[in-house]
Amino acid sequence: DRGKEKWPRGDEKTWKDAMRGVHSELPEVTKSIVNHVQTSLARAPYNLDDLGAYQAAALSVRDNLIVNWNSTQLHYTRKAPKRAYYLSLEFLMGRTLSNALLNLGLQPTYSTSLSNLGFALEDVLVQERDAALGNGGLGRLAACYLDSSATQELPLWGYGLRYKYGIFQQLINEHDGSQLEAPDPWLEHQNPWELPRLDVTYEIRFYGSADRWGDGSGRAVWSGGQEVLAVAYDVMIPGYGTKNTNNLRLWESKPKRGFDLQSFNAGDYERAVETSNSAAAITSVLYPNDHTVFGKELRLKQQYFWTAASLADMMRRFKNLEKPISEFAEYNAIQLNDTHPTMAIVELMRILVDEEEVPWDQAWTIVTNTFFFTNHTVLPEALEKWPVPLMTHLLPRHMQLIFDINMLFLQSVEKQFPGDRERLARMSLIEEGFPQSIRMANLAVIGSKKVNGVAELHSDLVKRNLFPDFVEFYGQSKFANVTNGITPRRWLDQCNPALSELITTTLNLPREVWLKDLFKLEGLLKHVDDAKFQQRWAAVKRQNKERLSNFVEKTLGITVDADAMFDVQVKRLHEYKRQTLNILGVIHRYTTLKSMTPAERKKVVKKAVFFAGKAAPGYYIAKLTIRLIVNVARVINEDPDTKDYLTLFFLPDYSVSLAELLIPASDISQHISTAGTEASGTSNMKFCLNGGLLVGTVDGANIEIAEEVGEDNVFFFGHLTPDVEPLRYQHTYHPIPVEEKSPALAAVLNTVSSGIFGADGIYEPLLNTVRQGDFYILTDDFDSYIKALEMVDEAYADRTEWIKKSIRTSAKMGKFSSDRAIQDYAQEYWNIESTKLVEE
Ligand code: B1N
Repeated sequence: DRGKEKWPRGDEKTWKDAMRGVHSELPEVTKSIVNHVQTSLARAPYNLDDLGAYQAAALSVRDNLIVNWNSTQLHYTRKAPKRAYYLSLEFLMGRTLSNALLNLGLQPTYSTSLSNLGFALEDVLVQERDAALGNGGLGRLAACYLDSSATQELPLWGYGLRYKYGIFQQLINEHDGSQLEAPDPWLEHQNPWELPRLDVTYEIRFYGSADRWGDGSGRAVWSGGQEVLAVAYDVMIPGYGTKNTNNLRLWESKPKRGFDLQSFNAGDYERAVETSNSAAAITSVLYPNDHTVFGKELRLKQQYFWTAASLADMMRRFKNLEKPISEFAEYNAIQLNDTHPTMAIVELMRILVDEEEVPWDQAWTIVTNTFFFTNHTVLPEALEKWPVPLMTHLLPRHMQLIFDINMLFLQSVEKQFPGDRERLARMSLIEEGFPQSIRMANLAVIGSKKVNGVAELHSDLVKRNLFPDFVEFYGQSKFANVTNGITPRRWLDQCNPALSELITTTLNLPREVWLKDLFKLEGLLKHVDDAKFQQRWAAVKRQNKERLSNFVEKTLGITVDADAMFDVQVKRLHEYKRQTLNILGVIHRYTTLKSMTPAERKKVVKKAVFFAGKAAPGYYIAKLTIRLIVNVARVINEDPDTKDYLTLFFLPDYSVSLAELLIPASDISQHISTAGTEASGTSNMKFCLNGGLLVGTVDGANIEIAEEVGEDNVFFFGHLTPDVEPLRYQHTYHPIPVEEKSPALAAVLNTVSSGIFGADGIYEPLLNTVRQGDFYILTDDFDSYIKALEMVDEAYADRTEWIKKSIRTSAKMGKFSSDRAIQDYAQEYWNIESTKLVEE
């Protein structure tokens, strides 16, 4: 009938009652969703699609968040506890709706209401675009830490930039298999998760001139130049199982005036508009490079714009407390997520000395009691160094302050180590050269109260290789470790509901309990020999593998055998992460299979290998690696001799949401960086939490994972950190040909050269990184890598034993909850306390 055409989805009476206001018995949530369809979206329910349903549901959930957010912020203001601020250029948040529903405990309610309105929650959830304001691990870590601080009711805010374009979208060229980049205009559909605070603005200055008072006070006046407006957008961060809702404040840049009045009067319309363009450019795009710096002026502008706005905001909040400025560090702790926000140290000095008229030494004491610095990598190409001429031009006053800080610092070094010129040169904030440059890491160290690395090994290398002089100067206690963590809410409960359910019933504990105290997972150990439980555990993995298979079939049009072992490596493409080692290993497996008789092949463990990850747009070798993977996949997946035993997939456009699909489906995942190069890794923790086993090098957090789960549950291979330097030396001065070191690897390289994955020698530059120099020691690790994969095959053949390993691995992941990491920061670094929202 005609009514059915008009009301194509859901229960007609529910819709009509909700719209007419005849809805006394309808659930509040249903009323709220329908109300948002009608008013906020200005849509009729006719032909409302999944996207519309997502928007209405999101706005309805947001109403709840806003209430909690307001109460929390009011509560913090009244209580006036010490606060912590997490300064990060990247927050890789992913989707919000499912997380908000989980944290508010509203999942079942919304599921039912949406279903009555004709929508399946799971279809609605996937309508949301990822908020992808980050490159990888560093940005995702920041997001996990926000979740944990809200959950633990800690008064912490994040500060970042509201990029118009997040990390680029990755496409794969159908023709040659290479990576293409497209912009990510994630704000195109309105973003329900942010609250524009158009009234919270600060003026941020660039360029101009700095005039010293010349009275010995160290003070100066900075004037002129360009002024840009910073506008606040607040993103609500709900805690799990609490009403506490924290804030992530993102800054957008705007021209201070729409046009420059003087130019306008002079009739130079073009120039007037140009001013506004350059202001908006500051927060236009996330830089898509990780681990490499290019020294671009716009990047320095981003860093200063963001730190200056954030500090002005903190200062305004602090002033409302009406406490003496000398107590600033008693009320504020600022965590620097890598060196990117280091200018905050200089900016706070500027505010204190120039504006608050605090004497220099007292100002420096406040600064060095406020800041904390986390280092995330020891790779030299990631160490930020800004040219002195650029800094002088863009931030003249800050350059003066850096010189003054440096002079006083070097004087104190000279006092402790008289006459040690080389030491002074090494520790100086200024690196000599043409031009001179500013060592941001040294500045971050001397301006902070404590410095930490992100896993035990890494924190050791930070002390031994990056800052040995500073350890000698300040003593050991300034340098410590906080091993990274991940939130079990997103990385287990949300991405793997079936496993979460099984854990809850097996532990016989409400999920609210173990999701907040992940050590409770150890309770699974006593069920490890229970055959029923093993079966259910295996069934969950199987179900997740099928879910991934369906996705792959939909996106790539290729069938995946869910019986195969799923072997996954997903992370940014980088030579140090050695995706090249993995793909060369796959080719080795392929040629081995090819050389077998059909009868022999039948005995081999079936395997499906998955890769995903983006390469920085200018990173030639990383992009060539993607191209090789894609083209090897095209050959292997078509080969009738082997395709039943080995398939290979490169899943384009890796994201948080894709990780949520891939991670629960893995049997084995690869974390195979050259020893001593991966600071921590965090996906290794996610895979293990979801019952996947690790193939890995003795690097980063792999080491601590093995300590927890036992070495017999991890497949380690490769040379250790102390071997790497001598091997590199050997490669340079006494090279041994690949043919001698690893005949197996030499054969694989020749297979690629032979042109079966693409002729014309296109891969030679990639192969040559291995054949010559081999900085990441693939030739030295290849044979032991292949051995490790053989052991994986052997172990996988014994299904029961494998399932037990899987259970034991999950059960021992307690340490890697970001709740533990955040507790450590709160207690040992920031000295902040939980401030629970109490209803009045
Ligand atoms: O930070 C993660 C670690 O788990 C990873 O091991 C580490 O590689 C990653 C410059 C970085 N280190 N450095 C960066 C990102 C962006 C950029 O512009 C460097 N990312 C990491 C969390 O600790």
